[in-house]
Amino acid sequence: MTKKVLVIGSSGQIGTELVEGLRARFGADHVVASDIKEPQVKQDGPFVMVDAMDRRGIERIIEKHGITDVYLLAALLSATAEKDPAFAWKLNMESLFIVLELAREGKVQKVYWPSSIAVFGPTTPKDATPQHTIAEPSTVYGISKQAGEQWCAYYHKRYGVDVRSIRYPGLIGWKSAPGGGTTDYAVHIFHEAIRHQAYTSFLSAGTTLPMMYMPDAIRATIELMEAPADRVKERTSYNLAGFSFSPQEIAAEVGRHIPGFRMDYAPDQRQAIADSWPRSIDDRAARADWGWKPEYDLRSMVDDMMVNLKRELVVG
Ligand code: AKB
Repeated sequence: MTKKVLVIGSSGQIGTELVEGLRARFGADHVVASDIKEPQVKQDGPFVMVDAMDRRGIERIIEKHGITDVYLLAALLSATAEKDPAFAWKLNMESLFIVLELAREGKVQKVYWPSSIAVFGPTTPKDATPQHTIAEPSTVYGISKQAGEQWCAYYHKRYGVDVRSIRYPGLIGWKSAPGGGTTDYAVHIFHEAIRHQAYTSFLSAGTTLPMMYMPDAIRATIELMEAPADRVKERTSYNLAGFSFSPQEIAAEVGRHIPGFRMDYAPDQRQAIADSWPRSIDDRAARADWGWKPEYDLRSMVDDMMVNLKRELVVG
């Protein structure tokens, strides 16, 4: 069967880069992008407007394009979800159920659904957080991701649905804008540093969080989805680690590229969310099961971000 991919929520931070990565690998016509918003950047290949909660609309796209694999990325992230918990729960869960049901009915072969370090909470061990550990999330986003993970495992065990997932840390990239996350400061800092040589962080100086550079995250996602099914042993979601840093540490790295760069701190309501999350992640299960290995560390990520974003913002 020819692989045909549907990405739901393709205009967001991950979707923008995932569509590009999938098209580079499988061909532009083999990847259908879809969202309720226009794409952030102009891309080759089909784009369809659809709401992630519109089952009939999604089914029509699947039938029309002969879709085999669905990547469901539509979600409200941690900070935005706290502003409207009821809607966050509705969107994050309803969209997942639609896709799991379509897979159960045999209308698609494989499903990808992103989880997050937000499944962990204040009672979780903070350093080298294990794959299997206490997970008592304190945000609605975390609760929806944790419940979603359990539904993925349930659909796999009960109905044989081939659903795969990664618990993303904070993601940093230059091609797309983040929206509504607690880790977004680590992207904003680059834009503000290049434009104004200054940034005010909404997290305190010493708040260490797990992060990853987007090329690693996209590669991990496609590698997990392309791994033989018997190598995918965790059917809730895989821990995945890149590197960890605090606002103070990334400010020092940014300062190497922007002379006179000034960082201030004004923690807001996102601080409490960050304080409930791990500082670092143990991803040995992903490494052992399907061969995950990150390429970027803090320094090489900052170097690459600076080169690309300076060019983007100057050429504009
Ligand atoms: C967020 O900050 O909400 C996301 C995440 C860690 O899932 N980036």
